[in-house]
Amino acid sequence: MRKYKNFCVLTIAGSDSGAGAGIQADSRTICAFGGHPLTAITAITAQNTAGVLAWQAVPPDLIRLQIKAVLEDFSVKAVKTGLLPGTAAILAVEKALKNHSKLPLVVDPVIASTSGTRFLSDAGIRALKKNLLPRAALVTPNLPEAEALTGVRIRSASDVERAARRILETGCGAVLVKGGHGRGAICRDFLATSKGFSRWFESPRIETRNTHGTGCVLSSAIASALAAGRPLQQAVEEGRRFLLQSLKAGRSLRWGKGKGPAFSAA
Ligand code: PXL
Repeated sequence: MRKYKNFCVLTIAGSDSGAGAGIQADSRTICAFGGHPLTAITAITAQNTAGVLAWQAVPPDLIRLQIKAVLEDFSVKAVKTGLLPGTAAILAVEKALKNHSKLPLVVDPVIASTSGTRFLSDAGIRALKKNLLPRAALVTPNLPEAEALTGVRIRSASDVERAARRILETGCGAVLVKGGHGRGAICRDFLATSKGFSRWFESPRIETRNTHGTGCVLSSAIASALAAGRPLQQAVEEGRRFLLQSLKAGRSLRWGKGKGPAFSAA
């Protein structure tokens, strides 16, 4: 993949000890795009392919200072957020990014793990919508996250489009509602921008159990392409292509008893 070189991307996310999702997946992805991954760790999870045993949030001020430390030194070209463990963490990120309003921000609105651990409360979801989404260039919810952000019950393509338009009302630049949690042989994602552009992306569904961290990989890949100067639609295309290749390449991996990483260098 190493198409681009010599750029820094900051990921603000949680640590996954099983290295399937979170900071570890983000860093691997940014490296695969030829970037330097800077990290602000928001939470620590004790986790493997079967699920989350325990987790703890990093104090909000320490999250803020990790971001400040790297932004005041490195030439950062894009930022992505993943797991943000509550309202105080969200406000800390908002504050740390305040003087960097031109920096492209991709928000992956992580609410819970697939295995069922809830990371963000309803109050946290409200804070995300009010304080961080208005600042985002792109928000990348999966179907359950799009439902939680909007209250729209998604059963059809027009429900997806309705939810996307609701999310745009928060003030974000664009939203990509990902269809991976849907059914059928084709996986469909919907992109809509605040300028009125919209389109569907389609790709074959890859049959694999190694799907842990798909959202982290996609949002980091898109952030890397944005950091390298690609326009949004092309960055989404490149991110989706990277995830598709990764899922295909990882089909035969058996590194744990459950869902393995969506992207590994293997
Ligand atoms: O895939 C969402 C996610 C993000 N970040 C961390 C996680 C998970 C899911 O388990 O553990 C750290």
